[in-house]
Amino acid sequence: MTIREVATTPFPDQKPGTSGLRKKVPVFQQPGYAENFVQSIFDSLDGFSGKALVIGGDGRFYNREVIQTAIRMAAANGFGLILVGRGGILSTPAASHVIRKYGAFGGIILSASHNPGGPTEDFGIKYNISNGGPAPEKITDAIFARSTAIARYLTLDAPDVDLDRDGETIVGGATVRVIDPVADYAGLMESLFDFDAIRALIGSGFRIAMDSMSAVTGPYATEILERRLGAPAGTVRNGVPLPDFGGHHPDPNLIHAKALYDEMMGADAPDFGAASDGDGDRNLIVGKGIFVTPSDSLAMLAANAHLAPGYARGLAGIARSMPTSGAADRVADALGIPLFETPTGWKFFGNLLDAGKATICGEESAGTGSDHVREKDGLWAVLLWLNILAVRRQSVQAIAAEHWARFGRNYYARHDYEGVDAAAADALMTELRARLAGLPGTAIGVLRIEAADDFAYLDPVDGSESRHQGIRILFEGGSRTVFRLSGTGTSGATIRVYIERYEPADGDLGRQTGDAIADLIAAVEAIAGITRHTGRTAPDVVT
Ligand code: VG1
Ligand code: CO
Repeated sequence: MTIREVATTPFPDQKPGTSGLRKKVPVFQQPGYAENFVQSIFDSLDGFSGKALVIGGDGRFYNREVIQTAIRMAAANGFGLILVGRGGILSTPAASHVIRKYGAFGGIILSASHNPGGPTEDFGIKYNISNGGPAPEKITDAIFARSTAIARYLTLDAPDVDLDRDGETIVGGATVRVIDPVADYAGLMESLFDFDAIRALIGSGFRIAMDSMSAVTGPYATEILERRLGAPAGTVRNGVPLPDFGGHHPDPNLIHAKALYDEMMGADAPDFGAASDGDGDRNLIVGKGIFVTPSDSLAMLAANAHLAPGYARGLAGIARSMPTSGAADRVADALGIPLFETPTGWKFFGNLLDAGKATICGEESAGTGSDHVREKDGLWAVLLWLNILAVRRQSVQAIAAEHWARFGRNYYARHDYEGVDAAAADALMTELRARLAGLPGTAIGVLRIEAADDFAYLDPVDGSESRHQGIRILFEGGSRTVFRLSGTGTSGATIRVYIERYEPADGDLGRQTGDAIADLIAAVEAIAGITRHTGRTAPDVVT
């Protein structure tokens, strides 16, 4: 088969964000758009000739088309083996595991995660390196630079690979192997957790509700929860991945997983509720009558992880993204292990995990994971919770109450202002940055600002520095607000405001979050002038 060199011209907008390149489907459908980005990835890498590449996605609209394109281009560029999930499916954590297990050079993951899917909705492409994790900024910067100068891409003429049948096909000089997307991942979970104990818990009448949101975790959750752990059929809801996620946002939060939340707050609620996002790396945890914030979930998982066989040896350290609450810090303190505070996005955890400095990582945006892969992992968090519940035999509510009584409680909320005019959002951030130096010492109502800065991160492993990662306003007494712009949206700008108030263990631990942080919410407007800049008087989403 002859390799074809196709002339192309750059697109100016292929800068990867927090987690790869995300655009509307019609943008990706422009001739050469996906090809340019895939070629820019390959052109930014060295030494992959004859090596393996993993390709898979979350099954959203346009997934299969781009997978065929990427297969032809990977073969034309010289990869020797291409591993593809059957049906074009691989959850993000499963792709990370497959890359690691088979010693692949890297992987291409097609997903826009929690963003909606469909002909006019979102699509995305992300490159992961050989440790299974998202490419670090050094590589994403190189990919973007290449995309602005690209003049040709390589492909070859070959029929589409049958993605629905396991087995091998030769494409050019490469072997394409279609693999079971679930088996390797399910095996990994079984190696980490006490499946017998969880099976016994379920056998005792413990009821689980898992909402896969018509996204990628359906087949994984059905295999693990219903087949291997014996939960009754119907435990997994919305378990068939749909190209448009049934018309919903596959975002496991209190807004988009509201049906599950309402059920968990109802009279005959199951004992444990969970949901995951489009590509399976996020998780929502709701106990009977209690929503566990992702920041709290990270802290509670870290405090109890030793109860699962895979973590019985203890944790080397905990890492959290900067906007994530400080709840995990107190656990790290109690365990006598280091706590790392990184910028938003899983790519910053990879070095810490590779170096053995951190075992468990998490983000306030419903992402938790460990050193078993190099991505956050929604079902992993669900299974670790179930393992802990199987050992402790207490309710989620009781576990949370004991946790707060020991460590104190970090009341926490995130306010998102979506689809804001990009220039207005930039102006807000620029103005805030300019005022930082003058803020310490000033009072807003009863609150006094102790410190204010623009978060910068020095990677303790490779020494790289990342600046402008979010503005922090720290108040006396341990409360804080953080401001940053989203790096995953596809239209306009999203302003994220993170609000946190710490209540010591001997304080009032049973308040409504909204009441507990009301004075901070008022301070946000005084500090940042969101209404003045954007005309908005209330956030679109509160999580
Ligand atoms: C958001 C979250 C961040 C997460 C990222 C990717 O980024 O805040 O914590 O790592 O999405 O998650 P941003 O830049 O929009 O705030 V996922 O599940 O999209 O892969
Ligand atoms: Co995701």
